[in-house]
Amino acid sequence: MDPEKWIDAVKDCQYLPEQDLKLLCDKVCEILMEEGTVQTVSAPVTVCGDIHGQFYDLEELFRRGGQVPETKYIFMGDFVDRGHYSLETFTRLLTLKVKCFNEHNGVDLICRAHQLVAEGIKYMFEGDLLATVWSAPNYCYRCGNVAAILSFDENLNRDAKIFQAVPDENRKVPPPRTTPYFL
Ligand SMILES: [Mn+2]
Repeated sequence: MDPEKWIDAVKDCQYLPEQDLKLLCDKVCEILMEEGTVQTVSAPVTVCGDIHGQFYDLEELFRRGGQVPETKYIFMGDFVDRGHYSLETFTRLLTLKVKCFNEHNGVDLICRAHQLVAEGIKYMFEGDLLATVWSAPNYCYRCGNVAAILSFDENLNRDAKIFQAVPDENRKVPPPRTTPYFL
């Protein structure tokens, strides 16, 4: 097993041979079983919302927020579906998970994903106690929204980084088809 090899293999929107992917999943399962249900994460850290299989925009997110492991991330979920590259996107994140173990966090702010926010990030409640972070720009390649990631420095100062979808000429676009989610 060579996670570095896998990382190189999948960073250009490729997926792994089935046998390697099984090994990778087994390894991630091992890591997840060792981790607590509630993860504690130390700052600096960057919080990310929905990705939804938009592989090329995930790479834009890393360009904007910093590469792993120099930047530590919390991905809150919805890695797959609707975008063109669910498997490639999730495999990319799994390889990074194997490479870098997470650390720690306290609760002054609740961050959530799974709610489209046209401006990428939105605070709610008095004192801005809840932040919704959305990290799939131009969601489903048609919503026209910007995306955001939320970086925390070691003193927990926040910096919301907004980014746009990668232009079509810089991504591979599969032949047109109707996205079932919108039917
Ligand atoms: Mn979602």
